[in-house]
Amino acid sequence: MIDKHLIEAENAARAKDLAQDYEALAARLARRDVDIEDLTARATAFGVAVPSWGTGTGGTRFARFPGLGEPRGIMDKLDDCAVINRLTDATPSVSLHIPWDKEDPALLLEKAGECELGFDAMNSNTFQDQPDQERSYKFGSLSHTDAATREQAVEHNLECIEIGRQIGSKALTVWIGDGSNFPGQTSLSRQFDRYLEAMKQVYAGLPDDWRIFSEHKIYEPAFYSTVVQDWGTSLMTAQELGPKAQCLVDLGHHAPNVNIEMIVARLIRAGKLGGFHFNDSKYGDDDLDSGTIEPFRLFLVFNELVELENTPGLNLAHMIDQSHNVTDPIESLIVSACEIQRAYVQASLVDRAALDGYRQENDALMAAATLRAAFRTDVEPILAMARARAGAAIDPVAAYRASGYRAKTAEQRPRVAGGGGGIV
Ligand code: LRH
Ligand code: MN
Ligand code: MN
Repeated sequence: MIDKHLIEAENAARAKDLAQDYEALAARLARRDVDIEDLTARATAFGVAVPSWGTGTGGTRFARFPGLGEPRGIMDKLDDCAVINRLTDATPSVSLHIPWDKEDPALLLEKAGECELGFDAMNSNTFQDQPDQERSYKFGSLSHTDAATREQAVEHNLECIEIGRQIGSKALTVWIGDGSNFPGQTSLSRQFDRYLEAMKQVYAGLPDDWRIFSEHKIYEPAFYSTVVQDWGTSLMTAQELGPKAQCLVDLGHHAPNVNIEMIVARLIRAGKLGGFHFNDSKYGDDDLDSGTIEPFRLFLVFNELVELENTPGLNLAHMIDQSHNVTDPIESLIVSACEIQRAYVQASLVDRAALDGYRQENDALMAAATLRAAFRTDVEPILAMARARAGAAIDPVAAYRASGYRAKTAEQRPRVAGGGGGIV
């Protein structure tokens, strides 16, 4: 995998500069009455799950251009996830997608143990037909007009729970592509009724200490209407199902210009925010690397999370959901995890007492300036120090490139041919 000595050697070359940068930042923060060690401890404690499916090169509906050393299956994916965590110390768990990652749970557990990884939420897949599948999801799954198709989709979700139960996962994320492509094609209300009915059956199969996350998305693959199209429908679903049901916010699943941080605040208020799929977006569900397009928006989401972090019962599943078409997926996931952690640390240094005061006085200019002061602070020395102390890399991408890991996997894993339409 990644040799410990290589990380040590890479870090040794950067340790002196980091110590100086850290000290300088500590002094700057001290002038603002902030103890840098508190922030470093928060950075250390922060973790975000890697999506197993993000370790392979993604594609668009036009084409997929695989890279070298593409993972052959879930075992290779877990190896890649271990590399990401070893270098960043920020990604202690993996989110699996079934049936893409279907494997004997005992083997999954054993491999995860070797890789020092845990499992975050399971993801079901009723948006594709599998070769051995009896009924097609072409016209829907959990909301299909045909009862037997709905039952098949329910069974699949129950199977995901069962696999997850055996590997220590505690949640199931349900995203369906169900909807319609033509006005009149479906009854908007009855389709939702069918969906809720099916979800109730899945909910009934949840172990006591599990949660179910409803993930909304405005459109695609359905282009006229989508059953769970926004956070309103997602919230209705979670409320109707019961206390173990919550909403998952994928940052790319909204209409353009939607104020996502407001949705976050509202869902927390309702006790229904369960977790995130982090990514970035310019136009739609682009699944771009976190923090590459709108880092300020990511910061504002974390600003809400930090402001409300002491809300009783708040227990968020932080996960990444990205598709890497033109980069080495490991590098993209490394950078993304660091960017998410950066937004968290920046949000953690917002002067909340000052902000409250400005809000109270309706001093909009200074309130905004207070957020900007935090957002503009370069917290890289904090992130790097947290990594160094944990035995991870001060510069994870440089260490990864120095390791030659991708070239090694290319020797072991056969070349994958490119081709037409990719997946999500
Ligand atoms: C749907 C989605 C959902 C799926 C994943 C592959 O667009 O965001 O989370 O499980 O992509
Ligand atoms: Mn998602
Ligand atoms: Mn998506």
